[in-house]
Amino acid sequence: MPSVAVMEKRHELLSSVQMARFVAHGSLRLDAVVPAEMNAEGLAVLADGVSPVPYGTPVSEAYAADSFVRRLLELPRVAGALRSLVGQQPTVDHHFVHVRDPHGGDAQPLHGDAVIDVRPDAFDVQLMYYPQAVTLEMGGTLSVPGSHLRRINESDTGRYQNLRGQSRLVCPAGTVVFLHHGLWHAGRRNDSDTVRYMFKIRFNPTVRQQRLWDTSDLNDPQVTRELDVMFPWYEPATGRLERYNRVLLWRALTGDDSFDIDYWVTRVSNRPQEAAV
Ligand SMILES: O=C(O)CCC(=O)C(=O)O
Ligand SMILES: [Fe+2]
Repeated sequence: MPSVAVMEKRHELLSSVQMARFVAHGSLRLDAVVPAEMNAEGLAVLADGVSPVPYGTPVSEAYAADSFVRRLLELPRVAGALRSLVGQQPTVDHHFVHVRDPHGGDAQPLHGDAVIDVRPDAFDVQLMYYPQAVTLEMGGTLSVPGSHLRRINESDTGRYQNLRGQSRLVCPAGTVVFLHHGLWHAGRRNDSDTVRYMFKIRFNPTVRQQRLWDTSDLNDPQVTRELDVMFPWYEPATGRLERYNRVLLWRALTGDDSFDIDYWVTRVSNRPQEAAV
């Protein structure tokens, strides 16, 4: 008989440093987190297709207990990342199997998966699962690190080509990437002889996204260093604004309204109410 500890679902929460990195980059990548035998099964499942579910379906209703997708979501590192980002019982916004045929398809325009989304203290995440190794020729998802807090309207960014510092995903089989809903991204043309599969699930949180991760390293100086990172495509002035917006998000995520970097938010929030005597 398995013990209670074994029966309880395991999850490995993110650290504060990893969360800060997500807040700065807008994504989290878990390389080869899905074992080979599951990837073989996953490829067949994706090739068969996964039927859509209505917006807002709880994970437990969207995917049967023993189904492939449920087992994918219950891998300890996947479960822990999801729980750290959107809490224990997120709902499924939508999911989709993206298939890119060999030498087929146009590159998508650079886009965010939403119209302008102005939520300052909440976000959705998009899980992207790659069951096979993705080479550069296979047209893995392109994304622009640090773009998620710059408010855009869907594919209005489509005219931008090849931003400095962009990432064209090349990854081992079984890689899972979590994207903040605002991250600019695009599937690329598949120039290889292999079909490329990717399964995306967008999750909506159902709880306040505050301190859902392992906060034991919250005061690690590396947290601030992660939040303060610059990306090569940023303009100097707007780059500061991106970091300002990260401070606001970090305040919301930690509940610590005194957190700041170089007093940027503190300065512009200073509005004394007390009348002079
Ligand atoms: O095919 C891809 O790599 C990206 C597809 C996409 O934009 C999405 O799933 O939102
Ligand atoms: Fe997209």
